[in-house]
Amino acid sequence: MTTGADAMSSLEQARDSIARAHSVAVLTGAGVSAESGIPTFRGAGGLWKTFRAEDLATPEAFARDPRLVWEWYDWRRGIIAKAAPNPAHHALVQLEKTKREFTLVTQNVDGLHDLAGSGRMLKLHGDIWRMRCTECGANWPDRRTPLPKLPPHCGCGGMARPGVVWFGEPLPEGMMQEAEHAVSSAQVFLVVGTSAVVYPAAGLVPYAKRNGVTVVEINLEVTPFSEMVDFAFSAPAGELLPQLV
Ligand code: BV8
Ligand code: ZN
Repeated sequence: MTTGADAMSSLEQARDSIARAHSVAVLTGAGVSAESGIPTFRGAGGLWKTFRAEDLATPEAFARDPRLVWEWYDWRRGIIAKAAPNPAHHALVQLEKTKREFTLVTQNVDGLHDLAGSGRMLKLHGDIWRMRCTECGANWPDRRTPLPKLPPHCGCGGMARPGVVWFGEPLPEGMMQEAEHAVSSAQVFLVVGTSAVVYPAAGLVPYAKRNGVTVVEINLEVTPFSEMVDFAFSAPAGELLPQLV
């Protein structure tokens, strides 16, 4: 972990690596939205009533009690609807503008990267503002908060589910391959605000190192990969990202 005198130099070195790169990839997690007031999954505010996210974000939980799962998603949508992108989201939009090749790979379903203006994005875990029909498979945007009726339904009468990827479900077809390609063809990979424990997303960090990519991690805490990355900065993303790009 970089501290004291050499912190300055490593910040300058990291900023220099980013400035010289013509291809950059970024992985974000809930930590990038924390300064927008959205609770993270594993952070203090992550717990909802007495449930862990892993207990609710599963097909089994939905089959068992769809109303409970929808109450959780309606609660989260209500919080996200009041939130605005923070300087970390905006810094990534600026960075995208300056790079010939740029890919933002996000685990976040909150849509704040979209609101900030990010373009080239891969939403590995879907979008909380979309719904999918459990009968006919229709998929549509719905930004109403609170939802008038829980569970919401599709025009075909089928019950709707949130347009997100639940634990035990595969990511959208081909998206992981696209993410791996973006990472392996980048000079610099920024890893921002993720505890890096959920797979296959977290696997992108060691994958980047295996492909000789310079990895810069920004997190308030040490993560399973802090020792293997080239630069590990312990700072709020909203404060450090604007300085780095
Ligand atoms: C699948 C959408 C296969 C829903 C989400 C290999 C090893 C072990 C387990 C597995 C494995 N492969 C697969 C698994 C199982 C599982 C998994 O990874 N389990 C974990 C818990 C061990 N993975 C899956 O099930 C995946 N699917 O493998 O399918 C398959 C294939 C074919 C056919 C059938 C099946 C699907 C995973 C996706 C699940 N959906 N979200 C919803 O949102 O409701 S995951 C969800 O949790 C998020 O999207 C995110 O990915 C994760 C939370 O992690 P973070 O975003 O990092 O948030 P967290 O709170 O943990 O950490 C925040 C960090 O920010 C902290 O480090 C904190 O210090 C930092 N921070 C806080 N504030 C700031 C900050 N940093 C900077 N600045 C700040 N201000
Ligand atoms: Zn339907």
